[in-house]
Amino acid sequence: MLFKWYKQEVGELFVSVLVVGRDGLVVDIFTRNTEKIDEKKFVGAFSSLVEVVLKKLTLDFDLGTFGAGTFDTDKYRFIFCESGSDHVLVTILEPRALVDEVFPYTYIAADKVARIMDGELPVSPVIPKLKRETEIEKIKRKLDYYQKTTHSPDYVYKLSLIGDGAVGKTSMVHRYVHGVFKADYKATIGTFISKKECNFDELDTSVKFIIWDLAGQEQFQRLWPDYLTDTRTGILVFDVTNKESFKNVKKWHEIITKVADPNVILILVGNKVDLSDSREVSTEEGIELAKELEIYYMETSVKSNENIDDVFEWIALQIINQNVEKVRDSTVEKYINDSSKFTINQAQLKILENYFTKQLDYVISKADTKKIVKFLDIIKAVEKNKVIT
Ligand SMILES: Nc1nc2c(ncn2[C@@H]2O[C@H](COP(=O)(O)OP(=O)(O)OP(=O)(O)O)[C@@H](O)[C@H]2O)c(=O)[nH]1
Ligand SMILES: [Mg+2]
Repeated sequence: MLFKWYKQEVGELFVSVLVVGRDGLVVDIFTRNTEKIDEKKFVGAFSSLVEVVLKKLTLDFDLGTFGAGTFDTDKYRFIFCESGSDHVLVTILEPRALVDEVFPYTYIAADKVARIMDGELPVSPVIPKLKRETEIEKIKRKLDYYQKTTHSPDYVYKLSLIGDGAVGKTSMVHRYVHGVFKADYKATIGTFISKKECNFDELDTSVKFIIWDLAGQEQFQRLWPDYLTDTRTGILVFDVTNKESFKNVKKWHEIITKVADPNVILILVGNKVDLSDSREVSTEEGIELAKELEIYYMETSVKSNENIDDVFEWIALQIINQNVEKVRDSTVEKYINDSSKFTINQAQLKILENYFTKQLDYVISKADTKKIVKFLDIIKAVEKNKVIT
């Protein structure tokens, strides 16, 4: 199923995909017309070639440097991509295929295969389309149109996590989506996508996130702009016990702002505060940088579950805030659109705006988030009474 999706995204130049163990044994195979090809013959024809290349790659494997590589013969192009610690995903393409276009899908497929082999949480076979195509643009425009016309906060927002390798991005998503923490580190390959709805009982509404967890290691550099395109919100993560990851925040900020939605909501997050003894970056330094970048700052620990939900809640509240502003923008004079879930009067709107602006000067803590929810609760009460002046 997974490989069917993979084949579909790669397109007509797809020939075959193999999962090969580090010992060179083929574990799984999927070809473009399974019914016509004698599997055994096919594997035989390729495996000797694959074996040679794998031998070389195994060396890199042991050195820990192997992520992915390509290899060309006159008949085919091969893409080798590490899939977990025990397997390699080998994609075979027609020689005309453009490796750069296929690479992002390969990374996703390899990551999914690794997780399936691991027997982890259920793995969705869906490989998302990444290329910007006219059809996709059309759908996007349509969604955009709906968002603008309905003022609906119930819209799915793309949220991306970026930052150096091993700072805790994947752990953060796991904690938020599944409520668990794992101590072992498995570098993300390409990207990992999940969904989560952020609910506010007090608001009778929710913000839906599609969470894109990006691989932070340098070897995935070429993929970052593609993955971050049009992201609506971003969490820039660094590790408070790793100065280097803090220094690189500016680089990440630049990468994301170049391709993100113009109204992108960003937050800087200093993670692993549970390791207070080995801190290399102070809270003050974090605040300083956030101010310089004009974004928000929060400190978290995935391990001790500190402020994790709050980071996501905070972003959801910012989105709601932007929606409220949209309502105001679209109103003629004093009139506020009745169909909005955030129907409030001008005075309340002013207070809300001030409140959010003021937040820029503070480090955001749990208490602040709660305060905002409470504040929006007041607004909801106002809304119930339909106090429109
Ligand atoms: N002590 C402590 N360890 C953490 C915390 N968050 C994550 N870790 C550990 O840090 C390591 C790296 O975490 P990941 O979430 O895989 O890092 P990542 O940012 O996704 O890395 P890439 O996928 O390579 O970009 C893992 O061993 C985690 O268990 C935390 O708050 N405290
Ligand atoms: Mg990761």
